[in-house]
Amino acid sequence: MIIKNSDKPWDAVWFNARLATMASGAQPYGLLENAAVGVRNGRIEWIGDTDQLPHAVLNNCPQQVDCKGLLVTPGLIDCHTHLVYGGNRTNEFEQRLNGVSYEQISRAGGGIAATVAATRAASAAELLEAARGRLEGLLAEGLTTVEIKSGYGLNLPDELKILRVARQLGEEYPLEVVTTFLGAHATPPEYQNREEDYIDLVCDQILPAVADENLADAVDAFCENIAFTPQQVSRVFDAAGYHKLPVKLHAEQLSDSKGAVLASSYGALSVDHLEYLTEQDVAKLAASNTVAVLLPGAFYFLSETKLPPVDALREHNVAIAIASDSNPGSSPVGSLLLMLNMACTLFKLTPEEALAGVTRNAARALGRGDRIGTLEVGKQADMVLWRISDPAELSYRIGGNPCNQVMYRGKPR
Ligand code: DI6
Ligand code: FE
Repeated sequence: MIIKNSDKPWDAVWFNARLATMASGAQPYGLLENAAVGVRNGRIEWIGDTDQLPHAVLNNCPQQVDCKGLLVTPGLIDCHTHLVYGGNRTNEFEQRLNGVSYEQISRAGGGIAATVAATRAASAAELLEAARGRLEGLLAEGLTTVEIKSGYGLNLPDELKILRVARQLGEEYPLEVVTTFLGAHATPPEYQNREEDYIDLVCDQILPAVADENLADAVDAFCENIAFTPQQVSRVFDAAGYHKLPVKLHAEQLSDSKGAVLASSYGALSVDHLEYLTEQDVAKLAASNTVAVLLPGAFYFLSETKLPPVDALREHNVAIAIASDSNPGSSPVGSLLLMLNMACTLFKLTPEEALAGVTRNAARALGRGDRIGTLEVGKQADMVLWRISDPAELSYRIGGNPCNQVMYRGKPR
């Protein structure tokens, strides 16, 4: 007798779900009512009506979850974080509230440089322990993928140390960790006024070592008047290309430095922040597949007033992702759900756009849109059961965590 592949028992089935597949289509949220999802070998094998479940495959299916009409979404994806660092910057928060600006603090040797000093002083074990706490908060909200950048080491040993810690988090926890080398985040104190020499170090020594140890999935840089020029960023991107690593960029956060257009010309996966992106440049961005990543936590925490050009991004069909930018200086954020609310309240995204920003479009921003980010047959079985039924409620609430159950690669977490 021939056993068809499709008759083999499933590893898991979730049924009676309000399934927000987030697949693009006619229905808002890709919503399917009374839906069931069958999972085998870590992948989604079947999606359909609960009443049509093929009973043969249910026999011996060990994980059968009655979702009782509640909401199921893809696992959430935070596509931009700086989770691994030493110390914190509570003191700068206090300074800023006493009238000193983020830029002034940065120019006076605080800001990123302060975290660089604390990160260099910390052992890998200490960094790991600190990052675990931050990661566990995100995990509790249904995260199944997180991107983690380096960029607080700014020399060979400490950049490697951060990226190894990030990789280790991916081994310790049931979630996918995507790592990004952000050597060109700031000029370290020992290279002050020698930016070109530091870019040499990044391109000629640190990046090759990072690539050699396979420690990074992408390369990022900070293009800004307090950081690196488009020319310097180009050098880093050329080096990334040599090592066959995709690029992304912190662009147009505090001024219009023309970083986004530069990055999209390199086929960047994403350009992130974008408050100062002009409408004309949105049109140029639209000609690429680059995702626009908006970071409402940094906008909020720095009390920025310049809004990213959301209407233009929408008009030009640029995919928008939302992320926490979790970092000690500009976005000490431990909740991706809170970012959904802020994306709506501050940037006027719709709740559907916000949810797409932490699922389908966040997956694209990580170059993994073919594998994660939506609930579709063939995709990785990363999904979350929530104690709510309306997907807009994920954006509506401020605080509180309605996450009930998480499946990661087909396994209950
Ligand atoms: N932009 C940011 O918002 C963070 N890095 C960056 O390039 C801020 C990092 C920090 O202040 O520590
Ligand atoms: Fe960032």
